[in-house]
This record gives sequence, structure tokens and C-alpha cells, in this order.
Amino acid sequence: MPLSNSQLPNSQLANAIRFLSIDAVNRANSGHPGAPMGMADMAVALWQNHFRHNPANPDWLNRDRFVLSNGHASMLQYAVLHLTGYDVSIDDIKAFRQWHSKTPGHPENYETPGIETTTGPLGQGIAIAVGMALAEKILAAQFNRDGMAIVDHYTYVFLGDGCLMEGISHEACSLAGTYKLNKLIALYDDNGISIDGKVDGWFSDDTAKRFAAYQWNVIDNVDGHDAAAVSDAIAQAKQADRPTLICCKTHIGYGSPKVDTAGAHGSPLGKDNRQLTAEKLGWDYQPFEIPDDIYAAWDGKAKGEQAEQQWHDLFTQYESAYPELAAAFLRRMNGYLPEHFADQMHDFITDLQANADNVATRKASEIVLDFLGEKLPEMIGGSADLTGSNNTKHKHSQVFSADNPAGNYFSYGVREFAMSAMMNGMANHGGVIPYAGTFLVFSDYARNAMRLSALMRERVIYVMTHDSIGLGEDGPTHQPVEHLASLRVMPNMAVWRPCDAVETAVAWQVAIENHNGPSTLALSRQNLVKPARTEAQIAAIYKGGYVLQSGNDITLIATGSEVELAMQTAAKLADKGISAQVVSMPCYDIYRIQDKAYQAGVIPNDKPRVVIEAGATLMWEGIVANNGFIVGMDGFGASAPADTLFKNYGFDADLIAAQVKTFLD
Ligand SMILES: Cc1ncc(C[n+]2csc(CCOP(=O)(O)OP(=O)(O)O)c2C)c(N)n1
Repeated sequence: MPLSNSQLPNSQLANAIRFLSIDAVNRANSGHPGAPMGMADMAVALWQNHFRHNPANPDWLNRDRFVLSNGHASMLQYAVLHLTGYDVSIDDIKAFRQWHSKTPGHPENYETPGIETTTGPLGQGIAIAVGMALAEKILAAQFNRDGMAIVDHYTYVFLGDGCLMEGISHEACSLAGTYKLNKLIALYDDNGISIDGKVDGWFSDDTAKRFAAYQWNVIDNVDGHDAAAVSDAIAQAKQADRPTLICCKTHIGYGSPKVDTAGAHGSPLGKDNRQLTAEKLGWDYQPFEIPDDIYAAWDGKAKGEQAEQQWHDLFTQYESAYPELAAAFLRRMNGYLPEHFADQMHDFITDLQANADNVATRKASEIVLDFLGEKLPEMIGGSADLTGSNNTKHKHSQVFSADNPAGNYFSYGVREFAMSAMMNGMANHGGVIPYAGTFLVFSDYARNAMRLSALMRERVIYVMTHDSIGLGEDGPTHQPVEHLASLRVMPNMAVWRPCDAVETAVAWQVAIENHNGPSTLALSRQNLVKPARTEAQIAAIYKGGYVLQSGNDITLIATGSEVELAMQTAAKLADKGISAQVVSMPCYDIYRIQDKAYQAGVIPNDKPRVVIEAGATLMWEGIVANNGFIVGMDGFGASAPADTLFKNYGFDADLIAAQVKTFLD
């Protein structure tokens, strides 16, 4: 392999990665040296010969994307960032795994320049990469014009046995094959070892055949320690009309006495083994010492600046030929909303308050999407095979396929986890706002990807319909009970459970305007009655919880479908001479960060409270604060018509009114 800017042997370039990894893990006294040592030659092949990036500007829009799906090998990525010239210093490398260093235990995209996404939960990285490659494909189809490919980059992934054992790799790679994502190139670190030892006892798949069956281009039996061979494979992969898997045979802990053993996976080599490894690999340098010629060989700054400049020249031409497209591209890649978006939403919501029917909130969501779809072409929707139930497809939706890459809607198939991780990849890439649906009960399938959306604070919108026992006859396997509470406890996740079309539209608006994290919209299957509201009340929806009807004796707090029930209960109480305040709480996460004075106006401190929500009760205990009670679900539901279920589980205005009376007496 001709080296681009050095005559040093490839092995010395790889050794720089190996020893930075050994030294950082030794110093932290924790971490994973084995995989970086095994994949170092693969990294040389990729970064010396193929990867287009500019270390001085990690945000260059048309850079290649890299995902380390086996995130425990983080030191490989930090070493490459350091060596190629990113703002990751040798002191940062020395601070590996320390408090808010740029080099945390696993790659975190919000801590380190040059890290595209957060990985560590195995299998999700490859799905994230599929999402990135999809975003690239969609944007290329939407924006590129003849001779002006302003979106034109690859997504590279390193992944290991663990990622391939995880089921999500099947979900995501199966779809990537169907979609013919030719700019996705995955390099498999086939070292035959995971934590419990040699994987052939629990992982005996023929991975090459598996990926061939997914319609991937598979390049098998590549010597992962021959950088030239890996580089040739990458060159071949770039020519393919499909995604490529390059199976690289490697040795975990290459060069060390622990080579080919699980002992190299996740513990420091220690000083003595470092010494032996250095002798074996011909590395004559002190810990954290990299000689100048090796730095020079790795340095990607000059080449990167040139690559970015060429792209800027192209973009300048594009801008003069297509000024509107160029402006839209920049707006979308920067994540800005069109001017006047909030005003348009205001008018739309005012109109809904006046004219919307009493529809299910999932249907309301579709009505909102019909409106948004035209205003925000960056919205990329989908559903895990429940489009008709989730109402995620709107009148401007066009189904994406290999033949229609300009589409804006994915039939993800029954793949909730990959769908969610892919949305993270799309959000990481930029230029699109991903949203997609399934039943709320199956948020459990998606959950760890939702957690990564929240950790990365990505603008991903989860449309989770059939939000309670209100879905009826499908029974307890389909009836979410604990899901609202469990998603509300997730940091940075905003959970909305709107009670009608107006609150649904506000939820969408806030989710779209939220640059600080994902949102979940929990929507009803059944029709819900729209309450009357003043303009001030509409404005108060944005505070997460607000007074729908004032009262003095007791406060009834409800969400979603139970708001209607709270209003009915208040009417029954009025007949008994009890004045109830009704609070709608569509987003507890937002309500709880309002100031105390506002909160005291909504839920007066000195009045008893009743919470009504067809979900687990635990999280509401703090609100009730031993001065009231909760009408909720403490079991799993049952198969029956919704009305029967609500009545039998105590969601009945007469019953609750009687309970309130008893409580107050
Ligand atoms: C979802 C998930 N489960 C478990 C782990 C813990 N874990 C980290 S690495 C690893 C083994 C991975 O094996 P492999 O991909 O072969 O990595 P190597 O041993 O080659 O470094 C496991 C189980 C994890 N990070 N993510």
C-alpha cells in the first residue's frame, strides 16, 4: 500500500495506536487494550488511504463519518484523533477515563471533537451507521444536482463479534441491504474472542454468508494485520452498488503475551507486558512518546484542509446556481427551523382549538403532520410496520426505497430497536429531523436506543401510540402500564401525553423546537373530547401542566385520555357541592422545571390532590404527597373492550367522585 505521506512501515503507524492504547489503559488502570491493538492495522488502512476529513474542522458538512460500533475500543479512536491532528492532545490521552476528560471510557460525541456518535452498547453503532448512511443518501438525492454532488461521503464502521451477536445488527443490516446503502462500509474485527473466551462456543454463524443473504457485498478472509490488503478491500467496497462488509481476521492484543486470549480484552496489560510487547513489536519509546516522523505520517491536517476547500469551491458554484437549495441545505444541516415557524404553529393551533374534531390523539398527530410535512421537508418519518395504526404517514410522505432515495418515509419493518438507533444516526448526521412510531408498549424494544438519543440530546421524536388500556381488546401484552413512568424517569427525554388535538400540536411543536433531547409523544387509539380553552390556557400548555378549570376544594390532575374523565369527575363533584380544579399535565418533564410560584397556582400546596392516569402510579406519589390519592394501574390490564377495562380498573367519574367525597369528609 503506498503511504500517502510517509515511508515509515505501516506497522509503526499501527504501533502508535497500540502503544497509546496500552499506555492510556495502564495509566487509567482500566479500559480495553485488546481490540485497539487488534484493529490498529485496519485503522492505518482507513485513515491513511481513504478517510476524508478535516481534523481542523470536525463539523465539515461533507466529511466521511466513522462509527466505532465496538465502543469499548475507544482508545483506538482517541489515538487516531490525536495522531491525525484533532483537538485531542497527549494530555487528553493521558486523562483517559477521567472526570469529563475528552477521552471517556466509551466514545461520547458531546465530549470529544471528531466523535460522531456515542457507542458502547454493542450493536447499536452499526445501526446508527445505517442511519447516517441513510441520511447521506436522502440528502444526496434531495440536494445534489448534475455535476454538483455537495452531499457525497462514506460512512465507515468498525464492529466486533459482540455487535454481530446482538439482534439489532440483524435488524439494521437486513434493512441496509434492502436499501442498497452502497456508501456504508463496515469492517469486522474477526478475532474470535469475546469476554467469556473463544466465541466458537456461542457464536458459530457464518457471518460472511449471513451478510451475503442480506444482499451485502462481502469481502471475506482479509488479513486484518495487512494494512495494504485492508486498504484494497476498502477500495473495492467503494465500487460496490451495495453496502460492504469486510471480514478482517485479527488477533486481539496483537503483539502482547496476552494475544488471542480474553485476558487482552478488558484489563490493563501492565508494565511488564508492555515491555515484552514493545520488544516484540520493535517499539522503542517511552509511555505516551510518539516520535515526530510518526506524527508527521499520521497528520491529516493539510490533506483535510485541501479536501474541505475543494468542497467549499464546489459549494460556492452550487450556491450561485441554486441559491434557494443552498440556503435550505445550510439551514437544515445547521438544524434551524424556517423563519416564522412558531408563528405558523400559533395560527395552526388557534385554528385547531376552534375547529378540530374530537379525534384520537394519534389521528390528531397525523393532522399535525399533514401541516408540518409541507413546512419542514427535513422531517423523515416512519413506523415499525404500524403505519396505519401510528398515523405517522402524512399527505406529503413518500416511501423511501433503493429506487426512491429522495423519499421521506420509512417502512422500517418490524424493527423497533434498529429504527430507533437509525434515527439516532440520522440525527447525528444532521439535515433531517427523524420521527417514527410503534405501540407505546414496544418502546421497551426500542428503549436502549431511546436512552442513547437522550444521552446524546438528539432531536429524535418517538410517536408511541396505543398509550394505555384504552387500546382495548388486544389485551395486556399490548397495553402499556409502566411505560409512561419509565420513560419519564429517563434524563433529557420529554414525554408528552396530550389530551386532544390542540395539546398534540403543541407537543409536536415543542419536540421540533427542542434542541436538547428527544421527545416521546404518547398518543391514544380512542377518540378524545377537546376541552374549551382560552388563549391564555393554550399558551400555558407549553408549561407542561396548566389549569383547565379552576376550583377550590381539590385538584384533579390528569393526562391524555384521563383529562376528559377528570372533567366529568369535576362535574359530578360540582353536583355534590365540591369545587374541583382540573389540571391537564401533558408533559410532566416540562412542568417540573417551572418556577414554584407557577406550580403553586396549578397545584395549590394547601389543597388535596387526585392524580388520574391509566398508568403505573409510583411516580405520582410525590405529587400527591400524602394528601390525596392516585387512580392508576398497578397491574397489567386485560383483554376486553376499552370501556369495560376503564370501568373495572376504577376509571369512572361516579366512582372517583365518590372516592373524593369520602376522602374530603
Ligand atoms: C449491549 C451490550 N452488552 C454487553 C456489553 C459488555 N461488553 C463489552 S465488550 C463485550 C464483548 C465484546 O466482544 P467483541 O466484540 O468480540 O470484542 P473484543 O473481545 O474483540 O474486544 C461485552 C459483552 C456491552 N458493551 N453492550
